[in-house]
Amino acid sequence: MVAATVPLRVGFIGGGFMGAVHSRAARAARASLAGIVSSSAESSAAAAVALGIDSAYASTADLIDDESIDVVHIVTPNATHFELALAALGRGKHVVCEKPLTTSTADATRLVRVAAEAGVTATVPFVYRFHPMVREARARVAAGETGTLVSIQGSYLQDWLLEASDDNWRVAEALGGPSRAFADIGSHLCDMVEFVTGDRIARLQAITRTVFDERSARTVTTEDLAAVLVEMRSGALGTLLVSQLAPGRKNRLHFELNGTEESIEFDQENPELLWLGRRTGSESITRQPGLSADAQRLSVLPPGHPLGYQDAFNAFVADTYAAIGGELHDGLPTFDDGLRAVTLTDAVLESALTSGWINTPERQS
Ligand code: SOE
Repeated sequence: MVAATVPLRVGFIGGGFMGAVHSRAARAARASLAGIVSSSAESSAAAAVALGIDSAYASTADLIDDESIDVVHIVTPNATHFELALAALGRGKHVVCEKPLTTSTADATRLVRVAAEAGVTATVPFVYRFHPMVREARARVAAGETGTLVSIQGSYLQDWLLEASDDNWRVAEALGGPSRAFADIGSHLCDMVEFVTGDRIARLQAITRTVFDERSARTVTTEDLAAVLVEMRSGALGTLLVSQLAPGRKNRLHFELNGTEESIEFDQENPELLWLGRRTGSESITRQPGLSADAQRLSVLPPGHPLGYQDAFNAFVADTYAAIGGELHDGLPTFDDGLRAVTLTDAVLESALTSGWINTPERQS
């Protein structure tokens, strides 16, 4: 492993919308934004100027081989993640790789092993874990406030692919992988459910649907939506719905847990709020003093000053860089969690093909 410098020198591979999000988070974490490489020399130069990054690199190899770079953020189409992460790990870099980590369980398994052998920090931005009220929900479950988990309802709904004319690299299997909606956002939903409950999906049954068989005159083989039935290791039952054709839902990751004592509801489009349901005395709580230590740690602004998506992303990157410096905070999503999401995605695809129940492994690394 390369000895990290202070401030960390960070390089970005990919300069689109998510590249901008990653770069803002890296700057907020006081890193040195040393370089970027995008899909062409022109786009690399433009991204360096637009994002305030010191240098545009001529190639991904140049950036990965630059010994002065400590951390590589991989923000490229899904099908390129494996090779880029493998190369960066091979050069002893710490890696932040966008989800889905890879497009197959085998590749994700190998990256987990290589990252462990390299002794580096390797994380995946399951950033919705970093909303303070998600941490409050997790703390309530862990403290037994919800009682025994009985059922889970989860959904992740968007509408940016609602029209047949909407298109994106994620739709194409060659760039996005064999699963689209579930790999792209179902991964967040499953990570959220397992993270908050501390439970694991033991088996699942899924059905997927592709509403438009063509987009931009290309045949579409990836799913627009997936409906998943889950049984948790605790015996709790759940239903998960993932769709990118849900009019009016922009980025609505939502879950409701029902325990024997209390229900908890969270809506990512209204992240400062939790609904606590009880037989008597249900209430909505907002981010406020007196929450769990984990929620308080992430409450970087006073109540009434809403924290949002970029704040959650900033907290994820700050915790990644803290881990590089030897300070590991609870709840940091690593390549292990990336592998878990890919494994669940492969299980969804297998079930959609066979119509059967698919058992999922307890732990994988
Ligand atoms: C597109 O569906 C997308 O940008 C996902 O790729 C992100 O992971 C999600 O956080 C928001 O929507």
